[in-house]
Amino acid sequence: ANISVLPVPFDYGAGRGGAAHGPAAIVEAGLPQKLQSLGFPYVLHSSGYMPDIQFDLRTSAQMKNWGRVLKMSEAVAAATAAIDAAGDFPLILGGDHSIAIGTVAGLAERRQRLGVLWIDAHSDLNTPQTTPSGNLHGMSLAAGLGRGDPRFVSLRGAAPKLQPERTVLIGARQLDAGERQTIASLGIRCFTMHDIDRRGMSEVMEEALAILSGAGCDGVHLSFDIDSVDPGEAPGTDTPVRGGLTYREAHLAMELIHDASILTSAELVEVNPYLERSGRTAQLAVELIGSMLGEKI
Ligand code: DIR
Ligand code: MN
Ligand code: MN
Ligand code: MN
Repeated sequence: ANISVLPVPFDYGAGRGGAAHGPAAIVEAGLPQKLQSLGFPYVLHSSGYMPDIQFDLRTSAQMKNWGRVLKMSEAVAAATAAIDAAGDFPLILGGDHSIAIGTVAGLAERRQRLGVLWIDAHSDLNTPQTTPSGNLHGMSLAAGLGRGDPRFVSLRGAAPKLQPERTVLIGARQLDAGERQTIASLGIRCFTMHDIDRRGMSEVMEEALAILSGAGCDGVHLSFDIDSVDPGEAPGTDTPVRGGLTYREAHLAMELIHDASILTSAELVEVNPYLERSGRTAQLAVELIGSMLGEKI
């Protein structure tokens, strides 16, 4: 089985441009060399979406650029489903976090009991009714759970793609009122920064991975938003929030995910190289992917 790297240069789901250049920045920061040095056979796809996305201008205040996001999601879902069906490991590079609408829909095609580990400063559980911004990158996990516009919720057929008991959040520290309500009413396990401060990343990850291991998953997808990491380490992202994961906490999470051997796909999103000169955020992304794949020293 190969690692199948799918770049999704897309940022119409975010409040500003730049994350579309994340995949190129991550590749340029050395992802191919990293995969090679770890001994993984890989393929690098050309692009995860179609050029006609540019021409679907449908939009609304509660779902900005929804026409483009929908076109992207359909293409990404098809590409992700094909990689998964071929028995390869999908490694998707964002792009803003709205791309997860497509990746989750694509994976759920073969995996009706897909688990998801959502590492993010946010929970991305808004709907068109609760969104404070209208940005679809804040609604992607909700769509996977069957909440929001039916066109996104039912992408490629059956909904919901995910179940609350197989959904675990890590690193949350900026939740909107509607999102808190959804977490409470669905009973989603959410390990906040407070939990990580008090209990340590090691214990939190142990519990998070145990939840997914015991939930009868037929696959586990990691959705890693780089804004989970503290802005001091990851400044190149659209919505930085102070008080995030340290460099070592982020790596430890990835190392423990690797050791649990439950991952069947992953995506790394929200790297925006326009917001920094140093390139350190893309570099961090490459290093974290290394840890996720077993690199420790
Ligand atoms: C906010 C920000 N909750 C929103 N969300 C972000 O616009 O819905 N998610 N940045 O990653
Ligand atoms: Mn651009
Ligand atoms: Mn996110
Ligand atoms: Mn986020």
